[in-house]
Amino acid sequence: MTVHQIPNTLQLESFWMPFTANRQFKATPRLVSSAEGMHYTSVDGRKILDGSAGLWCVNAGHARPQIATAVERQLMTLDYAPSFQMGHPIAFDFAQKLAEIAPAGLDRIFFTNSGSESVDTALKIALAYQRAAGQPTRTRLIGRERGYHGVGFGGMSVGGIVNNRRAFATHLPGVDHIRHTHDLARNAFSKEQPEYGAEFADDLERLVALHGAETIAAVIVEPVAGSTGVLVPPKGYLQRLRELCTRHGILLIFDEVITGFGRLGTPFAANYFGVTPDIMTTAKGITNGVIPMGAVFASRKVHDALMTGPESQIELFHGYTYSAHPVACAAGLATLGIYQSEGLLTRGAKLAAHWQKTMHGLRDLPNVIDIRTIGLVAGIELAPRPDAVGARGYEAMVECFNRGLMIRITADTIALSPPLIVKDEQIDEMAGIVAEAIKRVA
Ligand code: PXG
Ligand code: PLP
Repeated sequence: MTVHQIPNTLQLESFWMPFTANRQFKATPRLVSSAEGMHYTSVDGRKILDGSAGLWCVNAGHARPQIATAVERQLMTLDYAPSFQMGHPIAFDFAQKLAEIAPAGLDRIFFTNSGSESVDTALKIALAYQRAAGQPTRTRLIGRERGYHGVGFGGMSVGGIVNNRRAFATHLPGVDHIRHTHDLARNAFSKEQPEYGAEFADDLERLVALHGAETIAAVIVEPVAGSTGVLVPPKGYLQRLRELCTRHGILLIFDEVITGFGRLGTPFAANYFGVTPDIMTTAKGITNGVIPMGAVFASRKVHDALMTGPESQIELFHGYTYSAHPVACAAGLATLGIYQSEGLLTRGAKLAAHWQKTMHGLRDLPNVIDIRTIGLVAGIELAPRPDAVGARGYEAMVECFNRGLMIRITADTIALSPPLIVKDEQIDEMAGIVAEAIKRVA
């Protein structure tokens, strides 16, 4: 095994890094070479506390032997098998176990390899459903401003983060967006769900009035928006969106790629908010991030509408070479085993009070204009420097890394989302490092 311990012997040019300022990074790289539990180790041997669960995915912490063993065993037993007109037991077993923890009724499961693929799959299922249900004019897909739904053409089109869209001028036709829910003036420093803004859901009525409900197939939202900088839905908002979708015959898709698998202190955000979508997308935490995988959870209504026609007919012309990859299923089953034996899918609820208190303790630091917390997620929004949006956030991320903490940033918002095994002292340590960094970038 090669461990690159000496960065200056490492050639950095060939790897075109995703979502990275490549030239800036390669001038001053931040490299990690191993990980265990709550920590990474940097190539220069420093312990880095994982404040972001990697990219919101390592929910059970790093280097879990049960997962490694399951993956190794699977590789030596059945390394690959097709899932097109062919099957292998572990895929059915994993789907069944996921169905058991799914929000009520969302127990028909389609496997993908990432969140982006889950989103594109869900959008295609929604279109196919409407057609199968005798409503072929429902072809319009509705996203939300500031939404992130991955990087496929479907996900990019329904997404609402301008930088992810503008370089790629071509989007899916017939897509529109409802307004975002951020309302700093009324809701700054809310704990959990903000008080004001349920009425933002009514923006869907505007699009129904504009386009006609009979043209709209589905609405997709993140129950808590992650990538854009942690936006928690106002009280009553998701309930209202659910009611409007039901009233107008529009499918509601929750993108739970981040919120799924315990992030909010409940198995899924649908459980937290008591709102059940028609389709739910997941990825990341499904395998603790160790093997790429995603899953789309569909309701029986959606699934069964497509199980019609001659039995010899393929019902959904969609799937990936690696859908239900046996090694990913093995990693997923072992991950689920850990989540269940250690109670991790609900552990966030027990930690949330300390988390919330500690994170909101940062509010008097320079330039902090909002702090948002829910479950084991926090967004700390800093005022941008005049004429340099994002500079303060980026510098805070570098300061944290140099002080031994990995965080994520979106423009000038710091996002924290540690593995769900985090201890109270580690929460305190995170807040301490973030506080130092915020002072340094003032
Ligand atoms: N939907 C949501 C809600 C996501 O958060 C995706 C889809 C796409 O998943 P894949 O597996 O294709 O990346 C995501 C991914 C960040 C960050 O720092 C967030 C994501 C990915 C990378 C970084 O906020 N979310
Ligand atoms: N491109 C070509 C030429 C292919 O043959 C395939 C799959 O067979 C794909 C793309 C899709 O790859 P995947 O199934 O891994 O998404």
